[in-house]
Amino acid sequence: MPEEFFSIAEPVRYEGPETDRTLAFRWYDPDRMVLGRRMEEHLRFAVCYWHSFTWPGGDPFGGQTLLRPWFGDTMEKARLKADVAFEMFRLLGVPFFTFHDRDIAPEAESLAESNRNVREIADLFGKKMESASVRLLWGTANLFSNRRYMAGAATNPDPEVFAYAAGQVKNALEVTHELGGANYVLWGGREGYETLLNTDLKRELNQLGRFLSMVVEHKEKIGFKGTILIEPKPQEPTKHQYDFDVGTIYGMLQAFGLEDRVKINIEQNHAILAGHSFEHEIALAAALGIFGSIDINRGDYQSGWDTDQFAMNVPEMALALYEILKAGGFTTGGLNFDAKIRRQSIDPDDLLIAHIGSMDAIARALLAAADMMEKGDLKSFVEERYSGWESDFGRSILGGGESLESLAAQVAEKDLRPQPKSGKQEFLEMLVDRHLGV
Ligand code: XLS
Ligand code: NI
Ligand code: NI
Repeated sequence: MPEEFFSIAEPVRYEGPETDRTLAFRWYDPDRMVLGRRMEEHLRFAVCYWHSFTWPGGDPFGGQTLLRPWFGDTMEKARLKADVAFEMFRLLGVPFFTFHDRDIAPEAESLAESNRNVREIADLFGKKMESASVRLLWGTANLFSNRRYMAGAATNPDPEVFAYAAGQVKNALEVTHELGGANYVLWGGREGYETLLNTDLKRELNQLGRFLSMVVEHKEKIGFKGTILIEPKPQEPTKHQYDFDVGTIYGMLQAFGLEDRVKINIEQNHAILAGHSFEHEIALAAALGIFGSIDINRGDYQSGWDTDQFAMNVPEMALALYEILKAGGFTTGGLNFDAKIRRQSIDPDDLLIAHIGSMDAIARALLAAADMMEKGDLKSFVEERYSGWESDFGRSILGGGESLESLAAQVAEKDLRPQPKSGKQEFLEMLVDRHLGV
């Protein structure tokens, strides 16, 4: 019985920073107004199905540590899993959830039968969503677990695998549409290679472009109004993935003429694996006009793996949320907990604690980021730093009014001797710390 899985039956409430109860929010107060919007609307939290309800706790040296009554490959277990999942959505009060097709229903012998299983559970979701307040942030297809995908899905050397993946995505996209999903996500999974010795890189990139175009075409055909998102990741499971980072994906989208049709789902841990900071990836996506959504988690800075830990790091997240607020906040996107509890966290309530802790940390980071926006001290420093470009001289250069010759002549004529100015990094870091005090 799902009611008996967790230790509580009443939803977790905001009780303020002074409360001594573990299963309570100290900072996440959905109705609190921040910069003219409710906190819940700013953050648009989603619980993901895969880490919380399907992951058995394995690592490269050992298998299952988490025992769950719904583990198993039957539809009966899938229905029990859905009951517990919706119970957790209710207890946490999250506005959204996310899933892969294979998370929610068992894979069968044929594609048709697997798709039917997915539909059956999606129908159950639809019924549950009539009375629940949770909505679907995004759906996606798992194109990486089955051995048929070991050499990729869209980028497989065998066109029949491409076709199978297309059939799976068609179903997952349609189910997402029927459930009112706000977005649909594509993560490369195994769209990459292990060795160039067996790989026709140019051909595989073209295959990937064709696949993406087909997804966009089908989205338009069925009238899905949500956003198609691609999620970058540099490696793992493959040695090299084609959707390496935001900049690489933008180049790919441009090459296939899709830069206005597809946006990006940025994951913190993947940004770290790509050698970037999380806020860099957000700022770049925003600058390119392709910022979509976030997989919020925390990568380990030493291990070099996709550890997908729950984000509890307030100062770092404040910088990320500052970039999100500067970009105008979310439209269809949100903060999806692509995060898993550690394999030793075997108590059922550890699932609740992980989400509560991270929601509180992110809420706190939002308050700090909102303070950065309101006080505007960081912004005014940057504006002042670039103010020369707002002068007639600066505008003339960027507007195409100058040439190397004309600029060389002006330097000589005005005897220009530009003097360097301090970048004041420590001063700015000091300001950030002050904002963190709110
Ligand atoms: C794996 C990815 C995956 C996507 C959805 O590393 O983060 O979980 O978010 O397929
Ligand atoms: Ni992810
Ligand atoms: Ni990850």
